[in-house]
Amino acid sequence: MNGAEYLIQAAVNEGIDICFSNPGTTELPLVNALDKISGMRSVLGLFEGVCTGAADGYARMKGKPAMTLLHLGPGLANGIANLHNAKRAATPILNVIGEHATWHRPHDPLLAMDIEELASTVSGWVRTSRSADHLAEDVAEAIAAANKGQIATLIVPSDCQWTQVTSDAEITSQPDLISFDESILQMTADKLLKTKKTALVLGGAALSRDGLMAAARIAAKTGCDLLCGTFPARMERGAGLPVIHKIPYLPEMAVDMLKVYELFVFAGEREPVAFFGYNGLASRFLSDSKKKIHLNVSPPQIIAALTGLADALSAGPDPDPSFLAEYHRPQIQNGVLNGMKAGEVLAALQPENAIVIDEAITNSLAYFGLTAGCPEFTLLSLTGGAIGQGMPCATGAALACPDRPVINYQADGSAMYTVQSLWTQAKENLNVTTLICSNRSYDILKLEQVRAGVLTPGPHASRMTDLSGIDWVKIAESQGVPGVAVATAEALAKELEQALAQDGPHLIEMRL
Ligand SMILES: Cc1ncc(C[n+]2csc(CCOP(=O)(O)OP(=O)(O)O)c2C)c(N)n1
Ligand SMILES: [Mg+2]
Repeated sequence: MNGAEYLIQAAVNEGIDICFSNPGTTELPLVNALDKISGMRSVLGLFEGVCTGAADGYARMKGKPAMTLLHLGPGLANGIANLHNAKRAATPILNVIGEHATWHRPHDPLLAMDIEELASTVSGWVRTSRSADHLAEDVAEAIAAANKGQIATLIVPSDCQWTQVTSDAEITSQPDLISFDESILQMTADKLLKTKKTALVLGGAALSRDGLMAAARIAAKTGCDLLCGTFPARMERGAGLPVIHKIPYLPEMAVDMLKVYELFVFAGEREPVAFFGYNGLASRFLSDSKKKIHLNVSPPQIIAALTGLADALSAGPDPDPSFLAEYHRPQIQNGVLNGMKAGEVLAALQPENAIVIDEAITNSLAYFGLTAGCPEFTLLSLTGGAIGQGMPCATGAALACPDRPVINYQADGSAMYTVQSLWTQAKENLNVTTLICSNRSYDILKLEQVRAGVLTPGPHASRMTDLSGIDWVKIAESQGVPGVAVATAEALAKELEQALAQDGPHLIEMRL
């Protein structure tokens, strides 16, 4: 078996079953190995940001690593924004990058770059294989590192890929469990009971069904409010689950929301800070005078910590139903479409068990609040703020869960970064319905200009936020995805119902 075949076989043995790839000459042995070794689905992305964003979406839904295969430093560079989002989401990815043959690299060929340096900004683990003799060990360590919930970047020179591998190495994947002092649970329980206004801030696995139900037991016993960060990687939401309030994006709104609490308990989430520094506004939303307790555990321990806290409170085994959201859907309004009505139509029609990817930017705000009573669904959001994540993330989620409807609620400017995702959706016949919030503008930047006191931007600045001239229906159809444009709420409702009833990808341009 050559090095490339060894790598693919080792990944398959560990349950890694998909490779999002945009290869070049230095990766061809790995490409050919995908035919020699069975069990790895290969998916082509026409830009590396598609591959990395799709790997993120896949792994968020499956809870296990996906593999990427990228071409040298420039390929990694193209994929790095979505690796950044994946890092912020604590997504496990086996990120494989080809490199020039070991004996060719010293001659500084044109495509050569410092790949390790670039990869280190997003990776929890990075290594370049030195020779085929070391490859088995490198592959084992890379997979073990990815299994810990991080990006593991393995850079493989092409001669290591094509040379026969004679050694083998065992993969020992053990999560980094933090030794957890259980007495903190009783102390937290006592403080929650004694303090008047308290908040439990949830992230990571705390937003899974089990995590949320444990949190609801705590809320029912103590009266604490349940909050989550502005951009949760993945959360279960809807009727029958506890109502969660999102910490708002805008610092003024966040500070206003959080000022009423005396005590914050963090589970799987860190203390919130403002997205940007604004003149005259603090970076941190919570002053030093606020009491804070961090349940300092590793991701696999979060649910156990919450359950332990509920038990320390002697909370009942099932939360009081009054702490769970009741079924409720918004009414569909007729007439000219706007962001609010678009969110209402989506919340009114999204099917039970849907996966919704939210990269609607300015139109996200209204939508989230409308969905607390929807039939249970999974929400994935833009964790790292690097836009261009929604389209590929939806692609990966649909590959992970072919039986679930995937809806990508997507802002137009952000969609254009990784618009080639539509081609992969068509090629793989994925059940993704893309709803484009077509305001033909970088609206959020206009909002930020107003906040900075620039009420009437000049002509040059205005050109930096104007996106007019994009024909979304043609963009979709040219890549094999049926597309339609709508301008009223009733037309959106009709098209959305139709798209969801049919297999394969669809795109609806919502002209706002
Ligand atoms: C990779 C990256 N590039 C640029 C930005 C800056 N940025 C943030 S939002 C935005 C525009 C968003 O416009 P759109 O997606 O149309 O959403 P809208 O504001 O119109 O709702 C830009 C350019 C970013 N966050 N990430
Ligand atoms: Mg826009």
